Amino acid sequence: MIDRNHHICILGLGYIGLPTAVMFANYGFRVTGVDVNQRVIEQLRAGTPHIEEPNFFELFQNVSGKSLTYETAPVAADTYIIAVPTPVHADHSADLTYVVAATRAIVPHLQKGNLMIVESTIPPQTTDGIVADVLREAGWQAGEDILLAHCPERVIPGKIIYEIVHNARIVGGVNEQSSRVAADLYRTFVEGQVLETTAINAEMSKLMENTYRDVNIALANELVKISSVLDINPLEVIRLANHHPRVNILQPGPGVGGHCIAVDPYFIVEKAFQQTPLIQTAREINESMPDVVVSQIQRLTATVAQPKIAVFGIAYKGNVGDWRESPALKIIAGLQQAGIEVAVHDPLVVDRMKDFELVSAEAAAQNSDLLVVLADHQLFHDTLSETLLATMRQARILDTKNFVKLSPESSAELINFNHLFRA
Ligand code: SAJ
Repeated sequence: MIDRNHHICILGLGYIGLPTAVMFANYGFRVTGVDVNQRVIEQLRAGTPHIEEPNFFELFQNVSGKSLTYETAPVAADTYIIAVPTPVHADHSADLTYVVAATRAIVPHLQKGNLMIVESTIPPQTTDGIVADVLREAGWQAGEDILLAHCPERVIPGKIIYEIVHNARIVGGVNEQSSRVAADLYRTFVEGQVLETTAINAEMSKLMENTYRDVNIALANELVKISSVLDINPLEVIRLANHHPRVNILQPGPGVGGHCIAVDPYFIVEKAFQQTPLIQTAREINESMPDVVVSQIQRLTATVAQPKIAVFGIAYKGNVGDWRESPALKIIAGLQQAGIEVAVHDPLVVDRMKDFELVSAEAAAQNSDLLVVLADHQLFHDTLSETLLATMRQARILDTKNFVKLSPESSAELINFNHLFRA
């Protein structure tokens, strides 16, 4: 049984690591949050966290500077949790630099009986492989001297605090004792089932969750492509099919973004290239959607001498400000390469973009020939007023997210994926 004097050291204070640190501290543990980014540590010590999530701040205030403290390097502890990023290289292989660096940073502090948990999303065979190897190089035998497990996270931005408690958790140890001890640690605050398995099954189950979603979205996107040769309405077909009690086809879109769904399938492909034609093809279909959108924008404005395109939403999905791996960036680049004027508006994105500036809704819409919605931010329902649309040269909207609802008396033309190739 885990006693409350148990000291937990969490490496990586991003949107997984920091809420995890705050949660363990709120449940009575002493927690040291570690991040190599000095600015992050300074912000946290100043009581101004870089995470904005419902119900997070009060939990943060309960413990920050008290049972939760911050360092830029690991300290001696009983349990180490690694929650650092696992980006992909240009060839789509997993970049485990941060996971290996975090493991190496912990090694000098290890004592027999410590527990190490990797929460980062990692390819199959990583926990038993490269992580256990780093420990072995330092003289520690994973599963014996040091307990080692993988416990992937699957919270959704915007619902992190609810889901980190209520979602089921999968805990995969390098041996049964590792699974059990790690699972008992999570059982101190997780109200969902905590399911024990092997490390590789835990790695693969996480990847399959996101790969399932990517393949499903690819099926929806392929249905849109079918509508270029069959006179069907894909969104209506999906709506109707999903009335079946055991069918849940997801939504087509301008592409799949973010650093999860768009990335995780490649971690499986990397380990089983010959055995994954379906997963690879789904990735290709989703990666092809930005070009489909660009070509349809060009077709829809072909009769305009020098069209101006207003792009609304560059975040990788609605109601977030995260634009990493967003298909919108590929669509904007495609339009710019075709010499088409683009004006971009996304009020949730605070960063300065490299290849274009973010402007107001009014500046983007004014004198534009087509307004393209690429992220379904709720606030766009108000932004896309008749007054704004009246400032366009042609009041035409291409809605790639099945999101826009115009009033019956609107004079604007609404194009969505129900008739993308026939407008
Ligand atoms: N998308 C579609 N059509 C859909 C749903 C999503 O085109 O029907 C697109 C979105 O626009 C976005 C991308 O897919 O560009 C990913 O969005 P998402 O909402 O599917 O997922 P993420 O990346 O924000 O979060 C996912 C979640 N995984 C699952 O739903 C299985 C979340 O639970 C995970 O914790 C997260 O990945 C992660 O970190 O792995």
